Amino acid sequence: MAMWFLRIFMLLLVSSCVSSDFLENPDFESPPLNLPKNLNASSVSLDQNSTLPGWTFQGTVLYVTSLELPDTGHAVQLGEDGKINQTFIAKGDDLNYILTFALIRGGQNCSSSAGLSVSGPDSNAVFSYRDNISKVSWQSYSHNLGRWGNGEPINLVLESQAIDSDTNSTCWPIIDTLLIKTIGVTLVQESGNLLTNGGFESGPGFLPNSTEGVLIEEVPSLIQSALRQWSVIGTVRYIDSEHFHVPEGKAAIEILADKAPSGIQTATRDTSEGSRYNLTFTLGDANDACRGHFVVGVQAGSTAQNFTLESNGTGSGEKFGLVFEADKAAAQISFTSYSVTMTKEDVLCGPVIDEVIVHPPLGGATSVKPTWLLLICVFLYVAVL
Ligand SMILES: *[C@@H]1O[C@H](CO)[C@@H](O)[C@H](O)[C@H]1NC(C)=O
Ligand SMILES: *[C@@H]1O[C@H](CO)[C@@H](O)[C@H](O)[C@H]1NC(C)=O
Ligand SMILES: *[C@@H]1O[C@H](CO)[C@@H](O)[C@H](O)[C@H]1NC(C)=O
Ligand SMILES: *[C@@H]1O[C@H](CO)[C@@H](O)[C@H](O)[C@H]1NC(C)=O
Ligand SMILES: *[C@@H]1O[C@H](CO)[C@@H](O)[C@H](O)[C@H]1NC(C)=O
Ligand SMILES: *[C@@H]1O[C@H](CO)[C@@H](O)[C@H](O)[C@H]1NC(C)=O
Ligand SMILES: *[C@@H]1O[C@H](CO)[C@@H](O)[C@H](O)[C@H]1NC(C)=O
Ligand SMILES: *[C@@H]1O[C@H](CO)[C@@H](O)[C@H](O)[C@H]1NC(C)=O
Ligand SMILES: *[C@@H]1O[C@H](CO)[C@@H](O)[C@H](O)[C@H]1NC(C)=O
Ligand SMILES: *[C@@H]1O[C@H](CO)[C@@H](O)[C@H](O)[C@H]1NC(C)=O
Ligand SMILES: [Ca+2]
Repeated sequence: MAMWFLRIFMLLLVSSCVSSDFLENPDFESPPLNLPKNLNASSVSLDQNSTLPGWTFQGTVLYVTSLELPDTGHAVQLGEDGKINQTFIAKGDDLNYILTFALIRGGQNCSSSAGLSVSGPDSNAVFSYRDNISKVSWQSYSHNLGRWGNGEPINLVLESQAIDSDTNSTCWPIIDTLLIKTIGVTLVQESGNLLTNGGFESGPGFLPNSTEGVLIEEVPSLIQSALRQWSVIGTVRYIDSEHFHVPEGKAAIEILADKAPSGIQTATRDTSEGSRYNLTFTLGDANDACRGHFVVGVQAGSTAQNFTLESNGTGSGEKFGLVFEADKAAAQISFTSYSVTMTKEDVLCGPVIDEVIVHPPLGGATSVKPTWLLLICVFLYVAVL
């Protein structure tokens, strides 16, 4: 009975994280009004007389029609000094607003790719289309717009950033299908795991038609990361169980190491200095035809060890463990991939990490403290009775 209640309560907490519609015309399927008469072209430059429903624009902004898009075929290209923005209102207290969007290659014969700057009121990140990272000609990226209180306006700004003076041979970014997901600032803390989000269930939303996961780029801070409670070095792919082999739950991380190692890092809560802990995790492959010899370096406190897996690329997973002594109350835990692996189709891929658990101290000297959630549940359970 108590377990049943706990489950329902957790479900309620988790379901409060489901995405809802915040943006108007997030997929640009509502066409601009007063378009210049040039309907034949696959892209039309918006002028002062045009309006794009839901959005304000400045600079060179084109309305693009193409078959190689994630939805029914309309998107926006930000040309020279091109900028679009939309303000939405935060709903609910203490939520993180996490954006996922599709970035599409802006042309074929360009010598340089312009960046796409994505900003919230106090956050900013620059993205650029990268080759060999997806099987299709678009990629999903994510950005954490931060934590906002009920009713606060959040102005989302997307802007092109040229890196080259020869703007004629620049590929300008095309964007489509924006999705905002909210995640409670206070995450469910499982008793029996001294890590938060060790199963990677709290992360960016997946675009409806995407089969390629969501890319999370370098973010040094746990708080600013779209992958809650984990910082990212290099690039990782957030993968969903509908399209990939995920060892546990609905999501996991695939580490994509390019030239330099990539990885993820977090910190434990409530470890005591000098106590020994057992860290366990699952290392596997995403069933994305990623064959190779995976080498993953695991660092826990001051203990470091490399783990290897021969991958067939057919969705394997193996549990590993590492015993470490905590060097402080918040011991650092990191996973770094040293393998540069590509599929036969030249798409970057790598090892999958999931089910990261730091178990209560070995020897059992200190008993596990019940988490606040358990306390609330017990309280509510008693109240219901
Ligand atoms: C419009 O498209 C048709 C068929 O693709 C083509 O024959 C015609 O020349 C185009 N007109 C202009 C103005 O581009
Ligand atoms: C905008 O509309 C006005 C009035 O119809 C017209 O005179 C003007 O040339 C238009 N501007 C552009 C850039 O098309
Ligand atoms: C998914 O793609 C199909 C065809 O490309 C399109 O008809 C559909 O509207 C898309 N769904 C969403 C939610 O964008
Ligand atoms: C875009 O930003 C400007 C301020 O920079 C603001 O006045 C305008 O309302 C914003 N547009 C939308 C659609 O929110
Ligand atoms: C790109 O370059 C190739 C070969 O140089 C050429 O055949 C093709 O027409 C070009 N495409 C565009 C869109 O300019
Ligand atoms: C990227 O993919 C293309 C073809 O898809 C291939 O020609 C190229 O060598 C790949 N680049 C790298 C760095 O592997
Ligand atoms: C860029 O293209 C425009 C028109 O296509 C042309 O007039 C201009 O000279 C070009 N600029 C450069 C630097 O090539
Ligand atoms: C750590 O946990 C794993 C998996 O539960 C177990 O196989 C291993 O024996 C544990 N190590 C220690 C030292 O308890
Ligand atoms: C793990 O492997 C990497 C790459 O081969 C190496 O640089 C690193 O020193 C190794 N770490 C340990 C703890 O053996
Ligand atoms: C790899 O594939 C072969 C043949 O498809 C299979 O026999 C073998 O068990 C696989 N190994 C792993 C680790 O999945
Ligand atoms: Ca998981």
